[in-house]
Amino acid sequence: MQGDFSSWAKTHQSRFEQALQQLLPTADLAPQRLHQAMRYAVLDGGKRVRPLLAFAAGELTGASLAHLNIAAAAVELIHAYSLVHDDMPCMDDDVLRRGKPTCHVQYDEATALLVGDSLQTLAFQLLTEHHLNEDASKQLEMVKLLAIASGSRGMAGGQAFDLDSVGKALTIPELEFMHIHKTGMLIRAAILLGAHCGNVSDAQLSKLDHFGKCVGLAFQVVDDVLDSEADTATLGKTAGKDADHNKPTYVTLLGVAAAREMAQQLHQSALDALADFGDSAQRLRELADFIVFRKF
Ligand code: GRG
Repeated sequence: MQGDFSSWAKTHQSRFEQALQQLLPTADLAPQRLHQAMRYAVLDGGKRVRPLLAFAAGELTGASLAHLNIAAAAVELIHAYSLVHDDMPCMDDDVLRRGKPTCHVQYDEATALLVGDSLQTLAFQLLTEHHLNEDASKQLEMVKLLAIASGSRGMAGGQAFDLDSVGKALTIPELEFMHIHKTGMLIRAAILLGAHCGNVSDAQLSKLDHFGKCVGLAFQVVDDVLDSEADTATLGKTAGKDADHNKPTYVTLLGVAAAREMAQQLHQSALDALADFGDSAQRLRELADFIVFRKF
């Protein structure tokens, strides 16, 4: 394994930024305002955790960077669309995202709605117009994985459950169901799509699947802790919103200490799933560390 995690991540982030620049419609292409807003929502922001997970999983299965750029972009476009829609007045109604005004504030609500729609469809366009695996059935599997992770049985379903839960006293299993769908499934999809760009056995996939489920849920547990503890400037989005909106979270249900403990257990379970991979899974391990110990 060459170099440390931080330089590995920086190299991938800057290469991926250039790939996104090229994959998104240019700002001068009609309809210009929509394309400018799409670029505003996607470029120059975010931790790019999902793409990094796809790159790390793809390195493990011998995938090419060209293929991984496309798979990672598809997942990141879905993620960016979900943030744009989530910030709109009809959902979370927020004004700050990735340290800048949210898309509907910078443009307008109708444009933000269309930005989300267009990013979502562009994700599937990319997954179908680029050749990502010698075996076409594997590529079809990637399309299906991303569709399920994004739709009513995945992220959108989790969001529906979330909107419905405001002011309610959820049980821990209900909260877990919500977050596995809203946050976890797209994170899991990033790992599996990256792995599918290379050669991966069913046994390896099932281990990566378990790893993905653990880090996906851990990501949200940590997000709940950060929302309650970190400040707005550090997060680049409005802090403390969960409590303000009377939303059930791991912190309100368990308290900060038990929520942190839960994140640690998920972290360990994620690492256990990678035990057979040896050195080739080092980047995935480091990403699990980043997800659980991050400060933003
Ligand atoms: C609108 C269909 C639809 C879904 C919205 C993703 C989402 C579902 C809502 C965003 C609000 C939220 C707190 C979701 C939990 C997932 C999460 C922590 C998203 C933020 O992801 P990061 O931290 O963001 O990876 P960056 O900006 O770094 O990419």
